[in-house]
Amino acid sequence: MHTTTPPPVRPIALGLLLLVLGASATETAPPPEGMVRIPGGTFQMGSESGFPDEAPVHEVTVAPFYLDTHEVTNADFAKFVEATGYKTEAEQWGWSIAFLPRDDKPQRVFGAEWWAKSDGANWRNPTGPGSSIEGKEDRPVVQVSWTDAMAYCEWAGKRLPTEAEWEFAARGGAEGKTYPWGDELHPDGKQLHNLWNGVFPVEDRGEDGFKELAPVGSYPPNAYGLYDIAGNVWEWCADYYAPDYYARSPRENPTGPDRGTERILRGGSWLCSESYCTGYRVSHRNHTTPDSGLNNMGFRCARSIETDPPETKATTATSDDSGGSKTH
Ligand SMILES: [Ca+2]
Ligand SMILES: [Ca+2]
Ligand SMILES: [Cu+2]
Repeated sequence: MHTTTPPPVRPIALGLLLLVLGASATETAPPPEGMVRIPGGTFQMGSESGFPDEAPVHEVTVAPFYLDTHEVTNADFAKFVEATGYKTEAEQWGWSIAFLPRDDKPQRVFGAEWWAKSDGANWRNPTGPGSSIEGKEDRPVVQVSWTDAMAYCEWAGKRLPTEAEWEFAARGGAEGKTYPWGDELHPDGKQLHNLWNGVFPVEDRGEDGFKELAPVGSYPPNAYGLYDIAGNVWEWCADYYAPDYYARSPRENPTGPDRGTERILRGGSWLCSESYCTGYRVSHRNHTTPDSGLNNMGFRCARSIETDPPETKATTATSDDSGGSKTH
């Protein structure tokens, strides 16, 4: 008699089914609320046609990670402050720098006189006493230093993105484009981000709908579902800045120079214009000291998908990374 053996195809099919189920279970694990899963991959980081520190274009691989869909808002930051009693650096010092081109403030930033020291400027009063975030809960928090941003992200169980992660995410999977959506600043005349429309700092025509900060998510997201990845506020990244870093960056998950005096900011802001800094280009690198706050600087947080990701650190010493900040 024949024994009843199952058809040979069945165990294979079952195995495949388990594989598929296993794979789909991790693939479809929903990202934490307010975050998207950035798939990771290999890309060409930098630009040969931007500022010198954007070159050389070099190949970088980043692991998948989660990134906030929006810049951290005033409402988000208020929850953190309520829960922890945290005092920002600007609050501790009692002053910050604000965009006040037409005020009679005496102390101005040399070479960028539209910035002035403002006593009492902080995240609740972005340009000083008399300014307020009331009714602006859905706008990005500003006047937060790198240290403040780190504290918020840590409280939220997150971290700041690395510069490489940020640029990978901003590009949205496209290769070699200038902006998160392509090579045209205003395709078909459309306004796709909050910037300065006109000659900076003389006149902002406000064609994008806002002559100041915009509520987060006022424009379409990029291909990864990220809002305001260009414009609105500059976004702090974890890395130290060095102008020559791209010439010596590791290829796998670079985390920036080991040492430095300034931290990276990315994406440009509502003060960025074609006539001045074009900071909203995906490859543009900005940098300033980690204690700085301005009313066009904010952040969004990332989260690693792996537990305890291996630390990849540049081993070469950092070069002199002083030099003018173009935090504008
Ligand atoms: Ca605008
Ligand atoms: Ca932004
Ligand atoms: Cu700018």
